[in-house]
Amino acid sequence: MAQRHRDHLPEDFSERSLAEDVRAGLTSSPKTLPPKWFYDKVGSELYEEITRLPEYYPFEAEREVLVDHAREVVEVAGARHLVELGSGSSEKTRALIEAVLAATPDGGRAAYRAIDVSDSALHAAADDLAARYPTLELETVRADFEHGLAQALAVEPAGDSGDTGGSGGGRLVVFLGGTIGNQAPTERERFLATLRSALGPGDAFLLGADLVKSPEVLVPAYDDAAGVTAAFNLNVLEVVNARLGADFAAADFRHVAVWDADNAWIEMRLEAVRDVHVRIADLDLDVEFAAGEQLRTEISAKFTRERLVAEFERAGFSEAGWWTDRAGRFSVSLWTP
Ligand code: AVJ
Repeated sequence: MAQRHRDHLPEDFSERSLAEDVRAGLTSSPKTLPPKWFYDKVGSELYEEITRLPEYYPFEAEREVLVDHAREVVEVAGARHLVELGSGSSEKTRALIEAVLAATPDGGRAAYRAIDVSDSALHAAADDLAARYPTLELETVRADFEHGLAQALAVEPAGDSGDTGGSGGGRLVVFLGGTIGNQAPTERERFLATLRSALGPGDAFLLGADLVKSPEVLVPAYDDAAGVTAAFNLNVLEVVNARLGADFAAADFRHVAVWDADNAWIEMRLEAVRDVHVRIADLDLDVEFAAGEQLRTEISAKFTRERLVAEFERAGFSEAGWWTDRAGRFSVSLWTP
């Protein structure tokens, strides 16, 4: 079926924004790095390993919700077209795609637009989906939804054949994985406002969000016994080494995961185990860490239904559906403009 690709990012987008993020993050106090740089080849493999850890429940919990409730989600949303933000492998989305296909009358169109920064992820996902679902109209868009959200969601110009954006409603924008938790509250507010202005009547937004629970469950999910999350966290230093000519030594840092109850988020940090001097050659930048100093690499916010309702209502959405896994650990919620 129809398949096409759009690229909204300049060739050197990734190099440039990494350089900007590293310079800004390592010269600020406290030091920070954004979590999106975890996911090079090794980091993506380590993340996949994390999803199979006994302590890391969010991945399987979300899959359970989607498998159990995809048909109901699609029915309540009135979804004919899916648009996924940060689609990655699109693996868990298959439950939703199958539900949309099942709800599409013979001869009707069902479409899926995958939006991601990774070209390789987009192409692998599209090849897999094209083989599985020959009648599905597929579109891949390489875009950074932090900066290019409105553009990535924009409905195609009239008469354009691959109109997977859809118009006149029936569009379900999907944001899974709990990735919304990586955003700070102000970023999230901006994200929801942009999203709201991109959606029209009859459209809807489906969110996967992890829920607040005991730190005895949360902390081990981000500090597992096998040390996979530690390796995943430390790998970001190798990303900076490889791509910006830095000389971080992983042995100079240790993985730390803490539950910040006031902000209701898990924070991952890398703590210098001694005084450390790092040179980042490509940035002509020297950075000092005092022993015990911590670099924040990720926040992973956890939510309550009440908090999500308050934030979405403030952004102009109403709650249209709420589902959790049987153990009540992870939510999938539906919001309409
Ligand atoms: C992919 C962003 C949802 O925050 O739980 C897993 C990433 N970090 N273990 C999360 C992650 C540490 C994950 N998200």
